[in-house]
Amino acid sequence: MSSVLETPPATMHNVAPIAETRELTDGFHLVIDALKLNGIETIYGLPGIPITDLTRMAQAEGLRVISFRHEQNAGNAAAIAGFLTGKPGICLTVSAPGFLNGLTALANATTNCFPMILISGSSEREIVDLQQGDYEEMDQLAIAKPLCKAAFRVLHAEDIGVGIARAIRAAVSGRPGGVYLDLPAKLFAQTMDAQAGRKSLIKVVDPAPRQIPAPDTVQRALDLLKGAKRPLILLGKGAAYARADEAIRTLVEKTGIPYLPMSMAKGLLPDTHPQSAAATRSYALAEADVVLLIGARLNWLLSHGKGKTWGKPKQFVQIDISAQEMDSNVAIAAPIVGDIGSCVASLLDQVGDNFPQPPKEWLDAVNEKKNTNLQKMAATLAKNPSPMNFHSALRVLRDIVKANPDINVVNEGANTLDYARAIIDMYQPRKRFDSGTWGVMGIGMGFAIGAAVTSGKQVLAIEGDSAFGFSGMELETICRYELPVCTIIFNNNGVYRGTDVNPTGGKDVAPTVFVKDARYDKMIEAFGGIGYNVTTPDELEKAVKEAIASGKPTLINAVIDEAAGTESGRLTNLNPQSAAMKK
Ligand code: FYN
Ligand code: ADP
Repeated sequence: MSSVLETPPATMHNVAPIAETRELTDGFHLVIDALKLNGIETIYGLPGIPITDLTRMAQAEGLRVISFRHEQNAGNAAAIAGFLTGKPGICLTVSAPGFLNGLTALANATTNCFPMILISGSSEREIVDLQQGDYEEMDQLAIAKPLCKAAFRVLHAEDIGVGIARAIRAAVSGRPGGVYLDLPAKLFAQTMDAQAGRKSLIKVVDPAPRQIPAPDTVQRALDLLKGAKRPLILLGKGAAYARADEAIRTLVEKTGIPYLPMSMAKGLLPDTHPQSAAATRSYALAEADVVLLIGARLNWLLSHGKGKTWGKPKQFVQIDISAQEMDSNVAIAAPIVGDIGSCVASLLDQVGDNFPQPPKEWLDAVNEKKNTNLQKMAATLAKNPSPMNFHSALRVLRDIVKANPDINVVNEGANTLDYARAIIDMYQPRKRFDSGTWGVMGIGMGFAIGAAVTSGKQVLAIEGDSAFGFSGMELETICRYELPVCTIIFNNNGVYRGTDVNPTGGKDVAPTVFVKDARYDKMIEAFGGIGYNVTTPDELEKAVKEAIASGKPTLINAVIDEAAGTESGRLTNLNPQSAAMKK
């Protein structure tokens, strides 16, 4: 929208000024118009100097503005909205400290390949560059650059259209990621002719163009897969992001190859699918001879493609939009570079209905191990220890997700993350959001808000008590916007567990221990939400069912055994050991 401003008469001495009116627009409106023109509907942010009016005007112009209590959570909400929609999620912050708070989320989005744009107001350029000590002085562009895919600054109102178009393209084309857009305070009030302003805006055409793979790369991959004795498919969150759900399912089913989902690819095919090898992950990774990676990197989460985890020698086929990803850890025998939709479609063109099925011995061996593990898990889950432990509580949540397969699951913690990932089956794509590539704590409430706002559907945020602490104040945001988020705190009184003691016998508790028997449920009541305190699986089930039926902001303090939980969950091996302590 532009506003009609009356241009003042040339001098005050004009006897009979001609009422010359000219339609003007300004930096505020151009930013809003450019975002709207490109289909952006929501801004996640936190108002303050110099972007307070921008948030007000954005709301007035019909954008949804979700206002947070800390920029990191706004950034995480924007990032997950980007993952869910394929459009860049927008996070808006104030300068310096606000920018830095948002920057962690921007870096995390980049690391996870989520499209997101962090827009931060910044202080007076002339003063910042001469380091003369401005309010919130900081060279934000320089700081952001190494932590994101691209960074831009706009100094003139007529360049806003280009700046936003470049930011959108950079965020979503090729490998998606985080983009920083620096908007100095002075830009917002700059005026220009409204018609020229409109013309300066760019509606980005085909922001994430398809990238068709070369036919010979597809053929090379198929030859390798056809000759495999123990093939395996690995689906990563890139596969979920690509929205090629049907094609991926068809590829898996027509080739008959067992598959493993990475955590955020769970549900791309239902976890109960007969070809899922998730319950025998270690065996499948170690024994496979040819592995097809679809949108998954061979990073630490996959032991860099080598070592004990990968056991027998193997050859990799990798589908990725980033050519640079190939050979990043081990040799990729058959790289297919392109977008997953196009790559999988090209493979399918040749797979047909008579693709040689994997040898029966391989499928039988995978199924046998899988069934043994499923039975073991069923026996563990059937137990009802008192106090409740991770397994008995997660059994309840597993059944609830099964009955409500379109529920969004946010999950972070150490043990809470590891157990929930294995126990809770997912049935639909892009319904599970977790600590991701960095194994980061603090995504919880941001992701929950982003998922609730974007989907309009119920969210279950399954949180370790420690993980929740990083973003807990956003309970107020959840209540303010009346979002259907049910947060479940697995409360075992500390980081990993609550049983550590101070070895000196001093008054301070051990570094991993929290206030005993904390009542997190009381926190949400302060903001008008509904709190539950539960100590048994039955109570938990009743509370979650009530919470979902109400669709209201709810928090369940699920008290579990404080001795339950291992150091760093399944990542114990990443803890450096002190040689001195071992003596
Ligand atoms: C999995 N498993 C199951 C099932 N699903 N058994 C029975 N039934 C079901 N449904 C088995 C699976 O075969 C594995 O056993 C084990 O459970 C664990 O499976 P998971 O979770 O898939 O795999 P794993 O080896 O734990 O880890 C892979 C990973 C993942 C590294 C990709 O752990 C991950 O995403 N980790 C991130 C952790 C993180 O970020 N933490 C933050 C910590 S914060 P085996 O086959 O016997 O191995 C600071 O401390
Ligand atoms: P996970 O953690 O689930 O293993 P990663 O984040 O490591 O997944 O890997 C995702 C990969 O998917 C990245 O290498 C990224 O380049 C790739 N990717 C993302 N979107 C697409 C797409 N549309 N087409 C092809 N590759 C994609």
